[in-house]
Amino acid sequence: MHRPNLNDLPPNERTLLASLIQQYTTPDIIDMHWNAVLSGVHNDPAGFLSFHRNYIGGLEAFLLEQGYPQLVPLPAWNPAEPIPEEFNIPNTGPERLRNLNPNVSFSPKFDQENLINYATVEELGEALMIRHNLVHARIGGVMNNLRRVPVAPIFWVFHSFIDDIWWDWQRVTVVVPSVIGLSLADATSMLGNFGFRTMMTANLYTSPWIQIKHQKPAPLTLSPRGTIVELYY
Ligand SMILES: [Cu+2]
Repeated sequence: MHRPNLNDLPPNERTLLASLIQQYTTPDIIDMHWNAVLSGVHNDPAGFLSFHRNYIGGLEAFLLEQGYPQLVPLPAWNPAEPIPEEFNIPNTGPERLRNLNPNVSFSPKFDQENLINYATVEELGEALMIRHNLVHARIGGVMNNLRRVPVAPIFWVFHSFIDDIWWDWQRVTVVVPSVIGLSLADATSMLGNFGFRTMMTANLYTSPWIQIKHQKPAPLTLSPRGTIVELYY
């Protein structure tokens, strides 16, 4: 799934979306995010990604219910681009956004072709969290207040952007098949078919018929295609 770019929407659609997000963001919804913060979601890279995906999912369900299927999936705001004026909310008072052009690029590290460099969802989540924190800090105002941050419509579309990167990563990630009990020759060929490379523990007497006893990453875990699977016998 690829989400549309917020800045490609016509201004009237952006105005509509920002106002629907504000309707959705009741005190209960704001507390849901804060409770997640208190339970440690923002220190757990995998939880960070999955919590925010579900949280955005709630907004998307609301948009569908209200009769706006054209706004689902939720558009994504790329923080390398300025925050559009329609999303300058709140723009008065102590919570106002301080900086509409945080100018934080997620490229090239998080471009589709480089996502293969993140071996696990934890590695990806960790790297995304660090970059993401910078965006919150640079915008300032309520974007820098975890207790209240969902009141800023830009928060939602920014997390939509982060979520898209995770989707991309998931697409290059597959289940590592189990090759335990297979011969080295069969194991190598099976892993190759799934897009993995293999590395055998060095041994002069290794024969292609030797039986695999152990593999790393472990069978049935998720790994990006191209990962080296170490085989032991
Ligand atoms: Cu955030």
